[in-house]
Formats: sequence, C-alpha cells, structure tokens
Amino acid sequence: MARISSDKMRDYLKVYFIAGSPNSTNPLPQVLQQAIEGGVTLFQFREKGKDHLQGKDKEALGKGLKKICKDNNIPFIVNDDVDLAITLDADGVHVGQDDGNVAAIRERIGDRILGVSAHNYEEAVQALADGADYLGVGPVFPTDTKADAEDVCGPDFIAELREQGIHVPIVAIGGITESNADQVVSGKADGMSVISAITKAEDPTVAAKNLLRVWK
Ligand code: TZP
Ligand code: MG
Repeated sequence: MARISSDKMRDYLKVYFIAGSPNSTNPLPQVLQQAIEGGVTLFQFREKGKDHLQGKDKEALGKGLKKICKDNNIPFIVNDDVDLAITLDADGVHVGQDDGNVAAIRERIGDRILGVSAHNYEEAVQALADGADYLGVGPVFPTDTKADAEDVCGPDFIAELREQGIHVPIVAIGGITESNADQVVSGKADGMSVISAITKAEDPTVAAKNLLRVWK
C-alpha cells in the first residue's frame, strides 16, 4: 500500500460525515446508511460527548459502522483513538492538536489516511511535516456541537492558507449547513465536514444530497 494521493483525498473530502452515538437520536448505523445513500464521501467515527460509548461497546459500534463503509466503498476514519483504528483495521485516523505526537501516530498507522486539525499556518505546516494527508480547518461557522471549539475562523480563512502556500487537501468544519455550504466552496476548501447537518436532519439522505449538490 502507498499513501493516498492528494487527488483521491480531495474526492473523499467532498461531503465528509462525522458522528458518534451522542450526536444522533436514531441508531447511528441507520443514519450512516441513509447518509451514504445521499452520497457522503467519507465517514469519521467520533464517539465523544454525553454518554458516549467506551471499551467493547464502542468497538462493537465501530465495527458495524466500518462494515457499512466497506460495503459502500467509502473510507472509515476513527477520531483520536489510534488503538481502535488499528483494531478495526480502519482506513485512517483523524487527530487534533492535543491528541498526541502526529509523527509518532503516522509511524503507527503506516500508510493509512491521517487527518490533522489545524487552526493557523504554523499548525498546518507542522502537521504536513509530520505526515498528514489532509487538514481539518475550523470552525468556519459557529457551532453548538463542539463545546470546546476554537474561535470561528470563517470560510475565507482557508483561502488565506492557500495564499500562504498550503495547497494540500483541506476539509472545512463547524456549523456547515445547506444554507452556508456555498461559502465553503468559494472559500477554497476541498470538502465540507458536518455532524448536525446530517444527524439532526429529518432525512439524512436528502441532507447529504443537498450538500453534495453544492459542489456541482
Ligand atoms: N471540530 C470543530 S467544529 C466541530 C468539530 C468536531 C463540530 C462540527 O459539528 P457541526 O454540527 O457540523 O457544527
Ligand atoms: Mg481530537
């Protein structure tokens, strides 16, 4: 196996769905299946927040979600938990700035996809030097989903990173909805990642379709 190409990575970032059981009132496997029917291009299992699962329960949910991704040919990425990613043979890992040494994580996961959250130029450059395949940048809009989110940077912050010479795949995150997703596209991100725009949608399939349409 080799590291993923930037072009392939950009395709996978287009409508990047993130969720864990606390984000959804309906069972997550059902929501993921519906979101995939609408065209989500990648899934990140982020089991965080109130009453989140741990240990074997978390592993069992992750295993089921990974199978759904595999059956539908989309990558399955695990947030933070490198051990679980390896146990489940996930396609990749996403980590933030406080989730361990990125270069050491790259060593552990081999050629699997590695995403890193970055909030400024310096963090972006360091993440890439340490082996990130893509960057997560945000929150681009206000969000209620992550209590400890950094300050809102706005979708144009990604265009600023481009001007500073960061041309790697970037996915925008935070408060993205059907009504502001066009600003993510014009802000020069390669993709949009959403939690609540899909998990809290009346119909996750329709929600995913509407987000995908913004790229067309
Ligand atoms: N990181 C920055 S904002 C955020 C994360 C995980 C939450 C995104 O959730 P939503 O519901 O799409 O705003
Ligand atoms: Mg993290």
